[in-house]
Amino acid sequence: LHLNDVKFFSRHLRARRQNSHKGSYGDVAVIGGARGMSGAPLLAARAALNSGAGRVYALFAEDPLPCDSGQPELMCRAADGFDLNRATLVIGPGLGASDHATALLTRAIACDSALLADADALNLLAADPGLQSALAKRHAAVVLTPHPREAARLLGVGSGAVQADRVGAARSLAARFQACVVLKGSGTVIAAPNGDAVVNTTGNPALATAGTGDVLAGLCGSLLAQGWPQWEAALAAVWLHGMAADVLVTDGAGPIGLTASELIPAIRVALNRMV
Ligand code: NPW
Ligand code: AMP
Ligand code: MG
Repeated sequence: LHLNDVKFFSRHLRARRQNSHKGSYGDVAVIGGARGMSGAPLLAARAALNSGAGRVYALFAEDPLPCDSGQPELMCRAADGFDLNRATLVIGPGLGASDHATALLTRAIACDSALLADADALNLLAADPGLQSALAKRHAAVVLTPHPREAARLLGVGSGAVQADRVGAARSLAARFQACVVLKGSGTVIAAPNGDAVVNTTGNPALATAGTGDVLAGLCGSLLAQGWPQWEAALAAVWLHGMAADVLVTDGAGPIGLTASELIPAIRVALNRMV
């Protein structure tokens, strides 16, 4: 992807209409938050909100329910009882591997909303052939965002094999799940079910730190909720996430010690500069 591709994205990046309202920009529900991992869904939810989604819910699998006092705009709730058909879903960040987590993933796959599966949702999927076939049969959009180890679990190989043929691994998962697949890591590969694949050129090792993948998941879910098609949403999210890290490094905020939280306002600036 090159800077010229901003033109390709900007078809979907319209300036906000004067008479629009929060309902015009989509709802995102991030589902995660096993005990001890509430940071991951909160990072995804903050990223979704700061990249333009109208309303963002952070849904937790386990008590205690946190609230995000640094981002009180987020609606933090129990995942049980929430109607998953009313929002674009980002499932997996810090979800854990409990039976309850599996039940939530089963519900998410069965509903009609666009779905992004990341992190523990991918690990649960790797262990459950029934969930895999349900996912492959979905009608609504599906984006999967594995890092190399998550991709290896899904493919039943070692992460060395994934890294030896990253484009092949991403294409194989995209065809198997009829989904857009983002294979993360240096030179992130974005692959479509029809075999199209692109290697991203933005990003740098400042991103090699906890929580950056959770931010990417929230950003991509936000673009899906705002009506972007899955392929364009995945491409733009990966490109913007990397570009934000590149700008922060140029400004001296990395590569050493950049945090995932700091990426979020930089993504917002990159996104607004594209409109
Ligand atoms: P190795 O060591 O090379 O074999 P896991 P996780 C590999 C949550 N989080 N290039 C590498 O394997 C997540 O959302 C919560 C090459 C690495 O050791 C999940 O729910 C946070 N290899 C849960 O934690 C913040 C790469 O994968 C292994 C690679 C577990 O997720 C952190 C790690 O994979 C985190 O997001 C690359 N680019 N990237 C919070 N604040 O609440 C990864 N690998 O074992 O699946 O664990 O990714 O940490
Ligand atoms: P996760 O492992 O899920 O937290 O995701 C890490 C995020 O950081 C992904 O978007 C990766 O593509 C990105 N990332 C990690 N290491 C690098 C690197 N060396 N160069 C570029 N991007 C990276
Ligand atoms: Mg991750």
